[in-house]
Amino acid sequence: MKCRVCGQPANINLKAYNTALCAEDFISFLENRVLHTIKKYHLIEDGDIPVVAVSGGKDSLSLWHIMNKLGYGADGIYIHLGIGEYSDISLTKIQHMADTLKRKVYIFNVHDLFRKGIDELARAMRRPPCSACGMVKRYIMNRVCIDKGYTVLVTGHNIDDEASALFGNLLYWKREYLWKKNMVLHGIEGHLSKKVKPLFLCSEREMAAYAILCNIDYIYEECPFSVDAKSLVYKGMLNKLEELSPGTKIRFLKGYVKMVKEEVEERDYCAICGYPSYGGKCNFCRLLERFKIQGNIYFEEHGACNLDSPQRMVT
Ligand code: Q46
Ligand code: ZN
Repeated sequence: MKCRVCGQPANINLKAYNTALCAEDFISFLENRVLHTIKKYHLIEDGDIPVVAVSGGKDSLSLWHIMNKLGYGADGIYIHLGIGEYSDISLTKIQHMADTLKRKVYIFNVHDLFRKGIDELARAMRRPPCSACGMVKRYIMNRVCIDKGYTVLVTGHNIDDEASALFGNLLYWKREYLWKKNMVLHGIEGHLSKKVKPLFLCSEREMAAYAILCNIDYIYEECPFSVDAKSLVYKGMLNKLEELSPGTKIRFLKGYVKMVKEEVEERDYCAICGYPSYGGKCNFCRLLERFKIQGNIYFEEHGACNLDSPQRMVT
């Protein structure tokens, strides 16, 4: 098989695009795809200040690398969840990337605030680890954006993550979550940051190939809590459909983006921190209260969001 662009031997076959490319042309192809997605769907606009949520995995680290390469100077945010070696190794990969890019990375350590890792915190909350984790991550990432003056939070969700989650929501008609799979979620000034997903149309396989070809040093292990049986089944089913009819996932998500409309939700704001909530206080502030943690004092002592410790400054 030959590269469609240069005629050299191809390194990757992209059935969804009915094409094959050599390493160099694949790298340009993927970067252009991300750029095209950002522009076409207005993910990042003139004047926006983006920050990337990084986990240490191939998707978020590649995305951080691509954004900076494309000229979208972006810092990073990492939430250290206190999941043993997994969290520590992830952090070293992120610090390495921050050094390479010469960008700042904000690091929030769950254990510093709660004196517990996410697993123990979830047990105390009687919630599954991913539910506690999602709540803490959403809150902290939003707080970094708002307090530090970023206008858009960029995440590394790829087409496989999004298609399987959308498929699950459709299967059970979870109407309240349906519009939230969009690749842009608008913010509310002073309360909620805009969130975007530039890898929305890039597959897991493409991102792994990109990371390897660009020598991106990422953590291969998945989070030990990531074994969500249902989403793996959905991914497997969608991969089978993709094999039978290449391009299915792209058509599925593009069709969704065309028809979905963001729903305006009735919102209250937390009386303590201003985060959107459905009662007087948000879940995060309730959690701090439950553990008798003086959140505001803690955040003040540690800088605007306790995230000022290890960081790499822009030079
Ligand atoms: S990090 Fe957190 Fe994921 Fe691990 S505990 Fe679950 S939600 S699986 S993206
Ligand atoms: Zn709050």
